[in-house]
Amino acid sequence: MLRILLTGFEPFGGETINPSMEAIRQLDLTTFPAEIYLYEVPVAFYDSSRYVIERIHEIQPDIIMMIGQAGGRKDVSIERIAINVDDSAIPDNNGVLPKDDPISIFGESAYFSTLPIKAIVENIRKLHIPCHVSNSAGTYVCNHLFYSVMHELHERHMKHIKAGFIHVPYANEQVIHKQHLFALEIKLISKAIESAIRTTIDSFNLK
Ligand code: PCA
Repeated sequence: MLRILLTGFEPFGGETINPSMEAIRQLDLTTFPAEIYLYEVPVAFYDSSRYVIERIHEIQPDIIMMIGQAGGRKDVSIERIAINVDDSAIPDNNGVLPKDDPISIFGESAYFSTLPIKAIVENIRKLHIPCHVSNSAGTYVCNHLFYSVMHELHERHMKHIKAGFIHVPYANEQVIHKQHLFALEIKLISKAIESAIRTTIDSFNLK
């Protein structure tokens, strides 16, 4: 049975929920032809990557799917690329505020997602949920985690593990007091993630 490491984040930036975590908590994990290991990750540059990398070595997953909130985005964003920079406008939940710092001094400039990103987009759109490939995961904690995980897989000769990152918009309840901001129901975000997992499992089984 395939093993899947699935992560969401705790709330940050004054929010009381993080739709990434709310959505993955709503998944019925018993319906997948895989063992799914689900974790909540701290919104902290160094703690996030240390925590997830420890879980990778413990679980030895076949697939790693990391989910985070991108408030203000108007779709489910399937991230194509992680870049080697930490540069933040707001402190993380530990008060860390990096400016133009490389994540790894000797690491590659960037790593590409190894999830089937185009097939994931296509299948999420079939559910009538807005979805695109995104060419930037930003330079905050999500990109840091995404880059650090891809770097670890690259360095430790674990490139057979399929890994990538998905950003989700705000959930409806987060925008009640914010004007003109796009949001989705958590149920729909959850359906999009479910579809991304199934698409990845299917692509894996085709090989
Ligand atoms: N989104 C942030 C970090 C945690 C999260 O859910 C980001 O996009 O970097």
